[in-house]
Amino acid sequence: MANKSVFYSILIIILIAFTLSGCTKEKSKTTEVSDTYSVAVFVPGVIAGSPTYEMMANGAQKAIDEADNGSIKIIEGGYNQGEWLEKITVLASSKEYDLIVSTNPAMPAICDEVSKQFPDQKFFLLDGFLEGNKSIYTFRYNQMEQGFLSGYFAGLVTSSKMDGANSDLKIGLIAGQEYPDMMQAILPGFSTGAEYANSSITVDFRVVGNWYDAEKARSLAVSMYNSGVDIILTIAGGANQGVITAGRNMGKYVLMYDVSSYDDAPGVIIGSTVIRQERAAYEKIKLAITDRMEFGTAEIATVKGGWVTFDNKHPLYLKNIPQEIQKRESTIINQIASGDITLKMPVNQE
Ligand code: RBF
Repeated sequence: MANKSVFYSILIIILIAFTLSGCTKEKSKTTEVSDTYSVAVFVPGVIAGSPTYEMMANGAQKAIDEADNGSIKIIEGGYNQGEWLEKITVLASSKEYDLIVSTNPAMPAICDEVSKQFPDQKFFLLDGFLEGNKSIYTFRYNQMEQGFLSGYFAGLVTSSKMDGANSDLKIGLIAGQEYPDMMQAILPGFSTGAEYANSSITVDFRVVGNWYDAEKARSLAVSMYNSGVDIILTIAGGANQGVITAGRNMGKYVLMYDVSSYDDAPGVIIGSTVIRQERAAYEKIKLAITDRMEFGTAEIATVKGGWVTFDNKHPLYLKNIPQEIQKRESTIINQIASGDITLKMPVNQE
């Protein structure tokens, strides 16, 4: 009899303990997030060959992997820009996603449009700018600074006695297409940086017309190199490969943007800026999961904040670049970081 009551007491204690632990779990769950946090990552193009897209996808995946209850779907939207609005509309209308994540300066206008139809849908847009829509948070980089770091370096190289440099003082920029960020921030930043190194430099700017045609980019690069350009900054997604091929074949130089790329073509790719897009995607999605993303606001990430820089530590850079140029490039990075040199982004932006 005594044994039986002991048995029942233990059983009751166990049951109470179970119920309590269940309750606390339920409670903490509701205070953090209600159920699964679901993210759709929309790649406006394809991931391969486009560093900003790859970094966004990696950062988002990492944030979701670390969440207890996250799910992620990565969708490649393809190169037909006319289809992006409809594709984003389909994602929003499914009501399956707590957050739609994307990146590039054209996405805020598209998502703003979709948001009118689906006001409950939240968006996190990297590399784009829009203020005042309560459903959208944007995070872009100071591309004037990034362009400047690149242009200053190109200016030093073209003014140097390096093997691939001639005396023409011509540098180049090849872009996938013309868009406001390119025309109002990247290209002006690049030209201003070059001028800061040497006021006699001219910039040859060409456009591929899309983000994949490597053959077209190669022929543009060949014609630029033939006309006396000795170093080209390429911002053309998958088409960048054509510029690298031309540089390699002609003993000329290439600069890359957004991700440190020296290993892809040692001695040809001699300079590279870097943006911390993977970190941005990761950290900001973590904020969104815990309900701390400031929708309606727009952030601009800078050299000072550690989001934009030039990779001047890579072994191939240290090996291939003359000491004097290294010294001057480092000084400029520090001057931008400290605020001695200020390069503001234009205010507008779509
Ligand atoms: N950059 C890429 O690397 N790959 C792309 O496919 C690509 N597509 C773009 C499409 C549009 C409509 C716009 C406005 C920009 C695109 N960019 C692309 C440029 C990208 O957003 C960014 O400016 C550059 O990668 C430099 O950081």
